[in-house]
Amino acid sequence: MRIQSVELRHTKMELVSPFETSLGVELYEEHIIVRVDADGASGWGECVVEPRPSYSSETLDTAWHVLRDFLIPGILGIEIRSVEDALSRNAWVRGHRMARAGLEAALSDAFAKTQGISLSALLGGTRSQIPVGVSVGLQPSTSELVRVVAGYLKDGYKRIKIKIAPGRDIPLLEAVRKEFPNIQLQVDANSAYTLKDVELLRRLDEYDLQLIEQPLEYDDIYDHSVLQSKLKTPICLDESIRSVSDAKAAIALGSCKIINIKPGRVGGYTESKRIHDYCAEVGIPVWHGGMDESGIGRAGNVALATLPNFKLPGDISATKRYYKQDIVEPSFEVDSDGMMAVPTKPGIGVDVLQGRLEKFTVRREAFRA
Ligand code: NPG
Repeated sequence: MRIQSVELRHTKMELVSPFETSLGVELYEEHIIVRVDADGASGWGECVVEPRPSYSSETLDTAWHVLRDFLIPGILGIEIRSVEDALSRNAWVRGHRMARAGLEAALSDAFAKTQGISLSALLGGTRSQIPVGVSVGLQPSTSELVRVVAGYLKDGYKRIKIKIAPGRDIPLLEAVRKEFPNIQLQVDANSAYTLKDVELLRRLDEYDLQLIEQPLEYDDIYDHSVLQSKLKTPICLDESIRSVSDAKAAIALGSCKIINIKPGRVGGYTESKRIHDYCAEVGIPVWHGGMDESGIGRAGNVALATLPNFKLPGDISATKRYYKQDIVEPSFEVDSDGMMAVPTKPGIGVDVLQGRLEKFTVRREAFRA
């Protein structure tokens, strides 16, 4: 496959409702959509960087720079035999995982399309539908939280994740558990606590949580091992796991019992699969996280989550949970059993709506061989 051109688009899409976490409030999602054209196929990927370096140290501008000045020149005009072949040409680039993941996603879609197979099949997926959950942001009041959770349960979701932050934790769980004693419930702290909060975090054990996600520092592994030894609730690491070597260290130290995989955070599908396979080998379940992707990124997430060790429902929700208008069709839906169907057409399996994409593009740059 010869890479003829690559296009970057900075997109800005309005979320259906503000999404508040311990990191701040988001009203819009701004990402970079990557398009790769090769052998008559267009491959699409979503680089999940944000304008500010809050969740990750990358930003829209750093990713744009690294893509434009290093990653794209490394593959443009080149004949590649496989996605791995393309990646090997940029293997010298350190860090900048979200930038690399966006390009790998677009290359993988193009490659799957030229082979006439689905992205799920290319990645080694084994399922035609996947269990999905929903991530609920911090709400203005506890009663509003209960109302929002009730709505999602009615929509079919079988697993609810709620965001917590210091001062907005135990009362939320108390209210949600009182109303819904038997649902699969997990919490996500996005690094908002420290080891000084051990006593408070131990109280989470009373709420029968499936897991607590990333309670401590975003780049910590050791303190999480201290915390895990004091909690019954399994810790799941998100921000701290950037590579398979982080996963090995975290598992060896007992810092977590579950791992969240986001291809953007770890540098792409290939590294995601390494983490997935290592965790499968040592009996650690993984699940797929989300970054409020448009349908392009979501389609990639769905494909990756068809691999067998994705044991828990992912943060891969229906299109309508995020956007009134998406840039792909058909939209992603969740059924009454909390399952999402995996597209079967070649590549990401959904069609990109050019008019919509144009409407949401705030900056564009194209590179030709
Ligand atoms: O369903 O895509 C989704 C959102 C899931 O909560 C979610 N994502 O910390 O995992 C997270 C959080 C997030 C979203 C983080 C956007 C950073 C940006």
